[in-house]
Amino acid sequence: SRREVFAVAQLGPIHLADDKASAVARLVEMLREAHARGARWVTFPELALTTFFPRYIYDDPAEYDQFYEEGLPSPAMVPLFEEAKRLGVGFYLGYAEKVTEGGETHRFNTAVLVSPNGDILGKYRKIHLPGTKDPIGDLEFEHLEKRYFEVGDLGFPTFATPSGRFGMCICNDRRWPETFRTMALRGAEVFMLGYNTPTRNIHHPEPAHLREFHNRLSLESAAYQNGAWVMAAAKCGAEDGFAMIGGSAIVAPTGETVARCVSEEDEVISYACDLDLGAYIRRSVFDFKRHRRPEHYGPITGQ
Ligand code: CDT
Repeated sequence: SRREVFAVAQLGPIHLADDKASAVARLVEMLREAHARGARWVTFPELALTTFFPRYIYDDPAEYDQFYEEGLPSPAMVPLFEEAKRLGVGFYLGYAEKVTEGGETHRFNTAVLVSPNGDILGKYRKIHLPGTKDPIGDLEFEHLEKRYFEVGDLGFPTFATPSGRFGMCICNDRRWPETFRTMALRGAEVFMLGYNTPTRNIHHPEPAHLREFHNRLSLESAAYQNGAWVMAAAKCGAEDGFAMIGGSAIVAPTGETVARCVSEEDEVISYACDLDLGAYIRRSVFDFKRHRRPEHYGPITGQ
C-alpha cells in the first residue's frame, strides 16, 4: 500500500469587510493543524482569500480588482507559502487570478498546486463557470462568475507529485463527469477541488436538501467511476448573511466518504489514504483500455 495523510481545510465565512491577511492567517492555522496530524497535503477552498464576490454586481474593474491576486505567490499569499514550505506540506489553493500578458488583462478563477518542498507544480483555471454575465435581478444575490472570469485556458492537466499523480478542478466542475474522466485518462489518482455553493439555487427553485445531496453524489461518483481519491473543501456558512453549504469531504476510490466536516466553520479533516486502493478498480470494472468504447461516445467529444 502507499499510505499518505491528506487533509481538507474547510473555511467558514469570509465577509466583505475581512481583509486578505486575516483569511491567510486562518489558512496558516489550519495548515499547522493538518501538519500536526501528519498531513503531507492540504486542500483549501475555491477563492479562499476573499468573500465569494460573484454574488455582487460591480461594473468597474477598479471596484473588483481588490479581489484578485497577481503573481505566485501574490503578496497576500506569502505567509502561507512560507509556512507550508517550512513544514513540508503541499497544498491546493483557490484564488482569483489576474494576469496581464502582451498588454491584455485576463481574469480567471484559478487553483494552484504547490509541492511539499515549495515548488509550484502547476495551475488549473476553472472551465465550467456557472451563473451569468449580466445580473438576473434576483432579490437576494447574483451569481456572476461569467462576468468576472474567462473560461479557463489550460484544460484539465494532471501533475506528477512526490505522492502520485494529482488533478485539480473547481466547484461547478465537480458536477460534470467529463471533468474527472479527462483527468483520470491522464492518470490522476487524486482529485483536489474547492467550492463555494450557495445554499439557495437562484436559477432553479429546488428543495434545500438537494444542494448537499448533489454535492455528495458528485464527489462519490467521481471517486468510484475513476478509481481515485477526492479531496473537496468548501468555503461555507453565511458570508454577510449569504448562506453556503459545508460538507467538505474526503472520498475513497470505492466511492465511500471516509471523512466529512460537520460544521460550517473553519474545520480540518484528515485521513491516511492508500493511493493503491483505486488500483483494483482501475484494473477491473474501470480498466479504461479494456472496457471503454470511445468510438461510441461521439456526442461527448462534439463529433
Ligand atoms: N462556485 C460555484 O461554482 N458554485 C456553483 C453554484 C451553482 S448555482 C449558480 C456550484 O456548482 O456549486
